[in-house]
Amino acid sequence: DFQHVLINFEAGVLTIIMNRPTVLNAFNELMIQEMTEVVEAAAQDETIRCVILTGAGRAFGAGQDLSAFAGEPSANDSEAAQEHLAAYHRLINSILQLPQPIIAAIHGVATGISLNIALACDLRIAADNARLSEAFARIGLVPDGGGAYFLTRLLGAGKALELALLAEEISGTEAARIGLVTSSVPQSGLEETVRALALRLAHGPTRTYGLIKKLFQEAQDKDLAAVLQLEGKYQSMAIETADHREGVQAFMQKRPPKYSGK
Ligand code: T3D
Repeated sequence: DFQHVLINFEAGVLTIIMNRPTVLNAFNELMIQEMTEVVEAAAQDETIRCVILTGAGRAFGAGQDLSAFAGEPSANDSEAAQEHLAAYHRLINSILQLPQPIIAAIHGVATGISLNIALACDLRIAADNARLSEAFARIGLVPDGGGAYFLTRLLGAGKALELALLAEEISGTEAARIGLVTSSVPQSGLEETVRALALRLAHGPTRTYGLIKKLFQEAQDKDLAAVLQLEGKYQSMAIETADHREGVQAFMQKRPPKYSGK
């Protein structure tokens, strides 16, 4: 049982709900820890074929809980800050290493570290009226939680720096236009859209999805020769999957494939 995270498992889809709605799901240490625990456990559970990350109440998340930052700096702060950041890093890494696809469903505010955690997910669907911002500079901080990494890769260096320096809110519609999120939909249709996408992925070749994720992550900093080698490695693993055999058989038999995720 968790204090700040709700989970729901249905039809192969695990929904993780950040649950501190009175502070718009701002992160405290316990919520970081509980989310990491849930994501790390999901990675080991083959019955989970897709994960959704969302927020309770009227927001996805308002970033770090700033009440923890309100005191005067003290001699211990630097060490405490490093530990605190390490907890975020573990969460980000657990999301990146999750073998199953993970979708962030973004409504209301998604700011600071909450937005960057959404950027670590594989797909992001936003309500068209969502309010996304790299708010860090507004409180004199640099983007952390992998912001510089994710933003530059998704948007290119120029747009990424613009969002980080100006720290302004953009709508879900604008976020979809610039490629910060996969797509935007009216808020009333967000839940249904994300559920349909999650179910589609949950019926897909889960092991292959995991291999695709690894291949694309590892390809980020490689040249073509190295990527060609990497894809050979992952393709030979994909060829071994039951779902690859099923996909080919289904094609030959002119029927829809029935993937087991194995
Ligand atoms: O190293 C690390 O720790 C990682 C670093 C991370 C840094 C960041 O994440 S930078 C971003 C930090 N977040 C912010 O700067 C956002 C602060 N919040 C706001 O600016 C506004 O709340 C919003 C623009 C997000 C939403 O405005 P609005 O008017 O819709 O709602 P509100 O009334 O301001 O907020 C509702 C309640 O949530 C309110 O509490 P109250 O007055 O009802 O008791 C508000 O104080 C609380 N809340 C919102 N955000 C936070 C928060 N409480 C603590 N920390 C928050 N981040």
